[in-house]
Amino acid sequence: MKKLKYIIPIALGISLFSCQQKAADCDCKDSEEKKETLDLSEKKLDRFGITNKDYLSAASKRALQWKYVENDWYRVFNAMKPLKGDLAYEEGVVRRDPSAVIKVDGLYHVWYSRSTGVTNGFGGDIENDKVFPWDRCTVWHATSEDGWTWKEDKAPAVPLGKKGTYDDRSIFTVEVMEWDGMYYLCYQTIKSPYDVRTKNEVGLAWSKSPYGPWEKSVEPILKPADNGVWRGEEQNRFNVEKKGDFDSHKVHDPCILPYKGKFYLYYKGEQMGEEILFGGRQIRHGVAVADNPKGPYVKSKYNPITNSGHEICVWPVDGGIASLVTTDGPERNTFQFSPDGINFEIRGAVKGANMPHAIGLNRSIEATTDNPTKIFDWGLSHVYNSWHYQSIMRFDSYRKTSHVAPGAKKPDGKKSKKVQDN
Ligand code: AAL
Repeated sequence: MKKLKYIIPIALGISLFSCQQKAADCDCKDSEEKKETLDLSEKKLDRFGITNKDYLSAASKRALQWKYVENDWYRVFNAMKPLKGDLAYEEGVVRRDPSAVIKVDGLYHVWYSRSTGVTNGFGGDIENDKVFPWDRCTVWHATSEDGWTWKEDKAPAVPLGKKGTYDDRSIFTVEVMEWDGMYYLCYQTIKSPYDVRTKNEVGLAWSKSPYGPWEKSVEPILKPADNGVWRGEEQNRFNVEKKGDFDSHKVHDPCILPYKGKFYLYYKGEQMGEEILFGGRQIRHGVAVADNPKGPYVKSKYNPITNSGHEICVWPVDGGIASLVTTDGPERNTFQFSPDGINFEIRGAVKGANMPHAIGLNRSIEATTDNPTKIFDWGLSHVYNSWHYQSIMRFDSYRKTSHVAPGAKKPDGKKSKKVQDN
C-alpha cells in the first residue's frame, strides 16, 4: 500500500503567536521544528475511517495526532461489592480513602481515614465542629485473610499530634510503601482551625512492622507552594490577588513509589482561587523526588505533571509509572503512562460507569507489560453512603479488548462468553 506523509503546519500559527507574546524567553528558531507531522498513510486513514485527507476535521486531525492507538489499556469496572467484618458499612462511622492493599506473611493489610459523627460544615463553630467527613480523622489499620472479611485494630495506627503541631486536627488519606524491611505511611495533615483557607500538608510515619508502632515526622514532608496571595481577610478561598502554583493551597493524596533508585512522591495539588475549567475542578498532579524515603522531597520543575485528575492512583509497569486519572479535567477517566515518572501520555480511556474514584490499589497483583492494568483485577475504594458517612468497598474489573455480542466470535476466532466478554 502506498504511504503518503504530509507535513501540516498546524502548530506554526500558534508558535508564531506565542513568540510575539514572549519574545524574551521564546527561542523562535525552534518553531519550524515544532510543525506537527500527521501520518496520512492509506492504512491509517482506513483504520480511523477518514474519507478525505484533504478535508480533515479538527477531530480527525486530533485523532491522527494520538500518540498511542493500541488497545491494551482498556478496563471495565463491575459494580463495587460490600466488605464484611469490621469494614462493613457502619452508621455513624466514616471509613474512607483506603491505602494500597499489601500482603505481608499471607495477610492483606490496609490503612484508611476513620472518624465518627456527622459533618457540620463551615460557617459555625469551626474550633469544635467537624467541617468535612475527612476532618477529625486518624489513620486506622485492618487485616484480612481473603480481602473480603476485615478485622480492624482497636486503636488508630497514627494518632493526632499534640495541640499546636502540624497534624493536631486531622490525619487522613493515607498511602503505604514497603521498602527495605520498613513500612512508610504518608498522609494529609491539618492543623487546627480548619477553615476554607487552611493550608493542607503531608506527613509521614514509619515502622519496622505493619502493626506499628509508628514514628511520625516532626515536620511535614511536603507543603503547598507559598506564592499565592489571598485578597482580604474573609474566609473565601476563591478570592485571591494571585493564584500561585497549581499546589498553592493544598497538597493532597500523597503516594510514594520507589523508582529508579529514588522515591517519587506523587500528589494532587489544589490551587488558591480554584476555578471550574475545561470540564472540571482545577485539579492537577505533581511529583516531588527524594533520595531517601524520609526525604527531603524536592518538587519537580516539570510540575504540574497532569492537567486533570483527582485522587492519586499510580503504579510501576514496563520500566515507567502508570496513572489512572479520574474525576476532574478534560483528561479524566484515562489511563496514562510515563516512561520516566514525569511525562505522562494517554494510553486508554475508561468507562465512567462503576469506576471507583478513591482507589487503593492491590499491590499484591503485579501489572505486566502484556497486561499493564492487571493491578485493577481487584482492590478497595470508598463509596458515599451519605454525605456524612462513607464506607470502604471492594472493586473488581476486567480487561476488554473486543466488543462482541454474547456467544459471537471474537476477532481471534474464539467464541465470547455467553455472559461477559472477558
Ligand atoms: C478526597 C481526596 C482528599 C481530600 C478529601 C479527602 O477526594 O482528594 O482526601 O482532602 O477528598
